[in-house]
Amino acid sequence: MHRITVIDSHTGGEPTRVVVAGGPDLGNGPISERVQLFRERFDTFRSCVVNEPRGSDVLVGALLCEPSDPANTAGVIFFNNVGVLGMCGHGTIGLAVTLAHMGKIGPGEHRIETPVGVVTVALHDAHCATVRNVQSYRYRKAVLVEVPGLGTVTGDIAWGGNWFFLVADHGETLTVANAERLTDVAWRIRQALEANGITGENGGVIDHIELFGPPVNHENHSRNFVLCPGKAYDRSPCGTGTSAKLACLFADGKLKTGDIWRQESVTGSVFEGTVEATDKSCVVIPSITGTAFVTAEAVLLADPTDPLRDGIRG
Ligand code: PYC
Repeated sequence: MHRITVIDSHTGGEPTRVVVAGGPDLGNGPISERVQLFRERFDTFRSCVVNEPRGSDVLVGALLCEPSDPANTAGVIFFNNVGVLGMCGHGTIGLAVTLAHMGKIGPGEHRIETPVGVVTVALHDAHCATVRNVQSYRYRKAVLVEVPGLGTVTGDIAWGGNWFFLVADHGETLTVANAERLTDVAWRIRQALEANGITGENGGVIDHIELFGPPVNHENHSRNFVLCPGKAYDRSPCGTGTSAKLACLFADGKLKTGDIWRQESVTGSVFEGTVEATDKSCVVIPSITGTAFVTAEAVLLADPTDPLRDGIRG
């Protein structure tokens, strides 16, 4: 019997399952190399942890690793129902709150290694943390794509730790009640980008689609609906998606260093974002603040005789 110890949390409604014991041995090289090994050799482990019958399409897994640099607190590999993620903002906030719950970290700044770079997470109290993300930027502005069933859609391509296509001219209502329709619209856009060879820099696959609209709560600046790579929508405002949005706002001169952007999710949860300028014009370092709550401590059991031991793969 394979036993996998996990701690579940949610950040603004979006769940994270941190694997604290029972994960694969990936050695102690850089996380960018360990993630390759994880992808190539341990995809069944990924599926076992996050997919049904133990998880769901919405769940994001976080494999807690020893850092390759002892100056850092931890390493992490984020994954979902279809593969691995570069970075995950809600997951990093969930990880910080989980590490605090385990008594492994206290308030203050902690450096976390991810496959796309080192991020810093500042734990403010048992539930609230700020992630200082990787450098983020807009790659292309106002890209036109012909989407079957929708017509011409315009969006920006931006990096926030994952690649995003950010769309405002969709004409849809951003509510949970409309999630099925929003999923269909966002998925069509994603497929059209792929069909037309539209990518991020260096051919990076744009696997997150972000629809924007006015906030419901007028204390916030905007509402979003973010479709993740495995066709599940983010219940939080998406940390990397909010980072991509901040980079676009900065590039358009609509957000300056020190300004606070309150991004509301389709469920109504909120992340607060700010940017720091860098020496490269239009490249920013976003910081995202949100809250997370631990929801479960569990041991997953993978019985070698169970035909669905490795989860149901889409
Ligand atoms: O918060 O960055 C995020 C994220 C990515 C995918 C799901 N959540």
